[in-house]
Amino acid sequence: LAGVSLMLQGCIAQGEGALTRGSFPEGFVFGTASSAYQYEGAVKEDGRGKTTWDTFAHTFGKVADFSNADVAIDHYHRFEEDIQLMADMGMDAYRFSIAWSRILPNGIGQVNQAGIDHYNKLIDALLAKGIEPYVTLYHWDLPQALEDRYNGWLDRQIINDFAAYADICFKAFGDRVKHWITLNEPHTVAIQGYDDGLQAPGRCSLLLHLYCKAGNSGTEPYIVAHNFILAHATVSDIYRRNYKATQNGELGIAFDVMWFEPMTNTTIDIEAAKRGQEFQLGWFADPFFFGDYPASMRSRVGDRLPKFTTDEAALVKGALDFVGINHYTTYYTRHNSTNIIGRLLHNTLADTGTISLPFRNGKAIGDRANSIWLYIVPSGMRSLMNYVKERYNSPPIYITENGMDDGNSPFTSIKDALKDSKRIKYHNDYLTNLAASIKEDGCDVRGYFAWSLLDNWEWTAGYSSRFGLYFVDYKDNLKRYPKSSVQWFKTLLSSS
Ligand code: PSG
Repeated sequence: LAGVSLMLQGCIAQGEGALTRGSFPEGFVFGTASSAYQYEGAVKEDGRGKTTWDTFAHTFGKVADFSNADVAIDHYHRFEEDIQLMADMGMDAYRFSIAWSRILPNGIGQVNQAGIDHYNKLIDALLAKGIEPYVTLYHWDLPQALEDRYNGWLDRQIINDFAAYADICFKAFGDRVKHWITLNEPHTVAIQGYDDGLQAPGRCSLLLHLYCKAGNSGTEPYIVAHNFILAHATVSDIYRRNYKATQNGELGIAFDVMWFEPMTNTTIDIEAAKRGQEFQLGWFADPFFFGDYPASMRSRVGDRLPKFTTDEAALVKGALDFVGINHYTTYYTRHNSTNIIGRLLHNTLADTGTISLPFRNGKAIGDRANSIWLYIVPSGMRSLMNYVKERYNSPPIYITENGMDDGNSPFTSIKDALKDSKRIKYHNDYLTNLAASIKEDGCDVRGYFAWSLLDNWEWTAGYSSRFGLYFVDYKDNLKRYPKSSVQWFKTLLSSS
């Protein structure tokens, strides 16, 4: 039976007309993605400072399985073994993040040489295997010291402190790192960290502060977003003035972007789907292309939306070398005019005036993965690429994350957990749509990173969610085992 299911997997995805390297342009980059807090562990080693996610994960009731990432999957010690796993698949690149608090334990001040040494070793080990590093500078693990000192991303001081940290990284690693992702998913941080409070630092004002101790869901998401945008722009300016000529790298942001299909073909819902996208990607990307927020945001959010001065607008506009897209899922969107309480209390969803759901008339938009938010809709990838191409005049795009998770049932044997035909189909179908957006629609997509190389600590879902191409055995010393998708990628990447 195992043989039959393997054969079936082959037919689904790698039979005639299957994807090959040749389905993508020359030089197209394939990689896997990870992040420091979800992978490294070793949180108290070699002088690493505490982060807001250490604090959050150790707060009772915030993480579904009551876990934290103190050990995670021990990537800090096992990176060489893990790089071999990438090489075994024939991957071209690896996206990982640097933990700010390993470089600067207090966020600012004294540089921790052990932190620099660690990432030097990681980068050199990658290059020794012919794998190109794509480095994220901020994947949510803010040094706790900056949160304590001035509320982190809420204060403008963060812009200079982030820029100083980035400058240290360019100086230390920029001779070998040519692709920098300054920020991972600023939109997710603004919403989850400051509107609904579900992620660090856990601020919100919903339910009259019953859920969050402090915060303001109607203003803080917009303030931190503004500081994120200015932080990237400031870092980009430093890079272009001091490093570009010698290092010749590129800087982007990894935006989290769902696709929104109108719930009905009424004008009002078609407009709502567009507005939903303006409040998601447009919020963060429009300033870099047009020098300001989308008009729909300016009129709906009003005085609560910060304004760019003329100088700031000039700094921001054009400060993105490429658009990174973390894409997983597609929802239906409809207009919502009934949210009276939301309007009074103010939050970003009420401001958007939309409702987005993975259902229509009781029917799901696609098959679901393990995560309750992750519905599988491969065509959304192609629609989204065309949207980016048209709205922003064909910028270079990297898919910085795409993937799906399985659960972590105590009743599933490892042998069964390794048969991930659903994941193979997911990557095959999303990549097929991506290839079509490039070859048939002319979208300028340069690379694709699967989330994720290994099962890892999935934020508030803890270890209950498995996104890896490789299985990690949490019961036996974090041993790594290849799922079927590893062989699938290996076949794809060795094709011509
Ligand atoms: C991304 C997209 C959605 C939710 C969460 C993420 N969405 O479409 O509703 S988080 C993102 C993150 C990474 C996570 C990974 C999987 O950058 O660290 O592990 O996706 O959730």
